[in-house]
Amino acid sequence: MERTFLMVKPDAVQRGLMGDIVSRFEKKGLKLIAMRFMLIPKAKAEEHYGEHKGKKFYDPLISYITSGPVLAMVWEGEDAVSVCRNMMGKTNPKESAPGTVRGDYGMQTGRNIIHGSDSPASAEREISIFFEPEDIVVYARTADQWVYE
Ligand code: D4T
Repeated sequence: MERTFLMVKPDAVQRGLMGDIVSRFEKKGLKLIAMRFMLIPKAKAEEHYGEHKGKKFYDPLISYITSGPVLAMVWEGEDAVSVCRNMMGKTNPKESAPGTVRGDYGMQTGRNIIHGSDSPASAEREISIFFEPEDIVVYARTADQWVYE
C-alpha cells in the first residue's frame, strides 16, 4: 500500500469545502490514516514549497498557504499518489477536468483548493513535515475486502 499527503488549502477551508473534499477520497476507497487541522507556521510552509523558492509565484504562494487554517491528511491505498493526483485535477483549475476537485471548485492556480504529493518520495518527505510517526493511525478497515479483491 502507498501513502500520500493531501492538504485542503485555506481557500477551500474558508469556502466550506472540507467535508466534500474529504468525502470524495473516502468514498473512492482510500483509507484515512492521519488528519490535522492547523495553521501552517511560515517556516514549515517554506520547507514544504522549498523547490519553488526563487520563482515569481513563491512569495504569494507562501502568503496564501499560511493565510488561514488548512486540513493536512495522510491517505493510504493502492497507487494512492497517482489515484489522488487524478482526482485533484491539473494544477491550473481552468484546465482541470470536471469531476476533479480543482475542476469542480477552482478558478485560478493561485487558489487551487488542494495539494497532493506528486510522487511516493515527495509523499514521504511531506508527511514528515506535517506529522510525527505516532500521528499515523494504524488500523484494519473491514471494508477493504470490498474495495480490493
Ligand atoms: P501543489 O503542490 O499545490 O499540489 O500543486 P501542484 O503539485 O499541482 O503544482 P506545482 O507543484 O507545480 O505548484 C505548487 C503550487 O504553486 C502554485 N503555483 C504554481 C502558482 O501559484 N503559480 C504557478 O505558475 C505555478 C506553476 C500552485 C501550486
